[in-house]
Amino acid sequence: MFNGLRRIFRNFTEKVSGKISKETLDETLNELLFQLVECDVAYTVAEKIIEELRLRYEEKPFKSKGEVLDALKNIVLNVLKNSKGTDFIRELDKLKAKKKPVAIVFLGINGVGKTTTIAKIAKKLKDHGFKPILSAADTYRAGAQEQIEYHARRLGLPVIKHKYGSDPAAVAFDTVRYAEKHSYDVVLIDTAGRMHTDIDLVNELKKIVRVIEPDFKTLVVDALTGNDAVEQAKMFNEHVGVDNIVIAKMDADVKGGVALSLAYELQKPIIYVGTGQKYDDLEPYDPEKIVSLILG
Ligand SMILES: Nc1nc2c(ncn2[C@@H]2O[C@H](COP(=O)(O)OP(=O)(O)OP(=O)(O)O)[C@@H](O)[C@H]2O)c(=O)[nH]1
Ligand SMILES: [Mg+2]
Repeated sequence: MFNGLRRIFRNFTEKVSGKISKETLDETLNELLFQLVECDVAYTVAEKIIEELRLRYEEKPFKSKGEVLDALKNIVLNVLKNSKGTDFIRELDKLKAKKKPVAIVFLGINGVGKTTTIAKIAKKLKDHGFKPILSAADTYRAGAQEQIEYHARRLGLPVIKHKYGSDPAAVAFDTVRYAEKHSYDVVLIDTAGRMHTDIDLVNELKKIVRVIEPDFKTLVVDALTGNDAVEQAKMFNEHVGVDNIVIAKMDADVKGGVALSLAYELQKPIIYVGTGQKYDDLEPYDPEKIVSLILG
């Protein structure tokens, strides 16, 4: 994780600690800008980082590697903190005291990790004494129901499903009703993933949202898709609405820029980061921890 960013910041640190000319500084900052972009840092964010560095250098040239690192840590932390890492379990706990059941719809294009993330969150909820229930509202992809049923079985949780090809909004609605009747407290709704440019998907999601009025619309993005994850997030936010974000497959991403880009460009809470294929491979978004992974 974050190997790319770690490497380019280490390089940068070597180059700018100590006395350097204005030309060298400009050159090095420019180089950093493009290296950041190559590591999936959105251009706007990369620009912000280098402008911050320039300002700080001009105010007071970095005398040691330690000073460069401190500046970088501070700047990267500020970028990451545009997204609040909320304690999602606590948030759900508070909400469930007022309203039962709490409903969460998971959005995202195909293959990003929605179903796996639902299973991971269900496991966390169960471990914290909640009574979650799963909703197989992906009635579109062959095997989708078997996949969520498999997780439900392993986790010892119920799942509500209809036939393939049936209306996903009806599945979601039935799950909420079932949860009310049998006092389940959190409904986790799986949805089909298609291309985010697919109008049918958008309409399908809009209908689910209209019918059940979920408490959270949680977007799952794949860290490996880099800057496209930001585009997806903007699209879903515009057309369906996004309340918070999970970045899946962070473990498989060698670059690392996507967290910075999403935090800065979306400014929505990132609730979790997926770090593997096992149920427990889901960590709270923690800007401090990410900074220490990138900058030591
Ligand atoms: N390494 C890694 N793999 C993950 C993570 N999350 C999900 N995956 C894998 O990504 C693949 C796709 O995950 P799914 O959960 O099926 O994705 P989906 O968004 O539900 O896919 P569709 O239903 O087809 O739209 C699976 O092989 C998962 O095991 C993660 O955090 N790390
Ligand atoms: Mg799925």
